[in-house]
Amino acid sequence: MRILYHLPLSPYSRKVRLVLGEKRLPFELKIERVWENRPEYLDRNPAGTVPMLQEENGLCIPHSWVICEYLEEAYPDTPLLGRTLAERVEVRRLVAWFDEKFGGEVSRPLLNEKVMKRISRRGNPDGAALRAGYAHIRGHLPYIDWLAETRQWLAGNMLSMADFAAAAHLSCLDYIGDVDWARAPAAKDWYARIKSRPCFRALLQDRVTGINPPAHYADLDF
Ligand SMILES: N[C@@H](CCC(=O)N[C@@H](CS)C(=O)NCC(=O)O)C(=O)O
Repeated sequence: MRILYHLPLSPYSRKVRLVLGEKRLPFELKIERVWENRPEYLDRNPAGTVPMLQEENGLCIPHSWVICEYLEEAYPDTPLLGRTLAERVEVRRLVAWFDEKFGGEVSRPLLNEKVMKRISRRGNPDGAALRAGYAHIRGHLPYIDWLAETRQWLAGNMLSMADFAAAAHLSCLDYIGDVDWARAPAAKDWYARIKSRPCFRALLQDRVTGINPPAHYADLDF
């Protein structure tokens, strides 16, 4: 069986889970406690990060974008990267924006401070990092709202990896109660649409010991 090494509140792992689910590729999840630096894991992924995908034939593929590109090439039946060159550029641009800009300025500080430090017992949240993360999400939410308002899906007319990258980050932040959906009604409608897809179900059932999501987290009509 194909194995995805992951952490439940890792946006990069969630993006791959959604892409695998949308492509209807069966997989088993294994939690990797990255802070333990397991030598057997580092041998296969020297970066020591999640996600990493291990195919049934033993092929190990680290890094969420490398995995997504691999899945698109290996399993093209449900295309998620766009059809034309221009569409593919826009999908890749938005995935990079969510994973690097939004991820670096919002998801990383908020999830590191509120989740990673807690589960790896690495101290208390840093107030300045949290404040910076909150300021950035307030700044970025209107852009996501604008994308959702002006396009059918975030990168255009077609559901794509851009939607899954965005939903992966926002679902982790929603789990910790840090998305003010009232400020972004079009983004909220888009998120409700993507949340109701079958590939999303397992994410809504994730629970992390000691950190409870708000009631609306798993509610499809939130
Ligand atoms: N750019 C990488 C980022 C992966 C990443 O930062 N994963 C985090 C969890 S969300 C992690 O494994 N952190 C542990 C570490 O950096 O040592 C990807 O897309 O896979």
